[in-house]
Amino acid sequence: MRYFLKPSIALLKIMILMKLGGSIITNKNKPLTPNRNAIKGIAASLKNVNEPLVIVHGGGSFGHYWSVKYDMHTKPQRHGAKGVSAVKNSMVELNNIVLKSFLESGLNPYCLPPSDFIISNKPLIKKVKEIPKIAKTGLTPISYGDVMWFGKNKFYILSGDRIMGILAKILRPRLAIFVTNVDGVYSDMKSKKLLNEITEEIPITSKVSMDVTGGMSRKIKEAFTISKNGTDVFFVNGNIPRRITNAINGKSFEGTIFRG
Ligand code: IP8
Repeated sequence: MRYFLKPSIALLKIMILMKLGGSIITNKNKPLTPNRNAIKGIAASLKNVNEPLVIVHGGGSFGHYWSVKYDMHTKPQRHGAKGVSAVKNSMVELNNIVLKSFLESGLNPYCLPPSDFIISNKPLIKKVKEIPKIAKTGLTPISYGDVMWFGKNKFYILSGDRIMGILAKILRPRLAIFVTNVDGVYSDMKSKKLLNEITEEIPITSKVSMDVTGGMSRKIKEAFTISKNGTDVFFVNGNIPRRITNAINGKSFEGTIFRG
């Protein structure tokens, strides 16, 4: 499929928002196991992108592993300190692995915990608006799904997909890209027929036992909302990093687009 840049809009909007899903940066079947090769491959391809880039990554077999173990979810609730600490630390660890890999690939990653720009469950608009300015200096801000303090002794799991929705709504990036370990959105898991373009909200039932934030269905929901606000959204397979740069450069690529 070929993707055409809209010239007038492409000139005004200059930022790419990208989610690196837990399915691609970790081995979801093996607790606490990063997929270093995939991270490295993606980082190497992003080195060639000449546009401000803001990254968000998911929890995969790090954050989700502990969230399941301690029964923590997206709904704010009281939780034991042990669970909160385990989830938080695992996400910091995974973020560190991503940061290191980006650094080794010649990028300038900039750690951006969501608590820097979200308080309770509300974005701090002023802080969010500073993020692209940081990205324009040549740094690559990297945020991540996390366990968040909600207030009133409650914590909740904030999905990286939700962070994508929050940032896209305020920043209106040129493109939003969800990188996963599959080719895009499939019509169903049986036929695995790739949907090239999605124009309306579709019900997807994804059953991933080690995922407390909703897996593919949550991603599609956020993607659909982002596209309704005028940003083109791509789903691409991070195992073939060329597809990410092809989507960015408006070249023929394989994946799914939600046209903005
Ligand atoms: O993988 C979840 O982020 P996601 C983060 O983007 C945690 O849903 C802490 C499980």
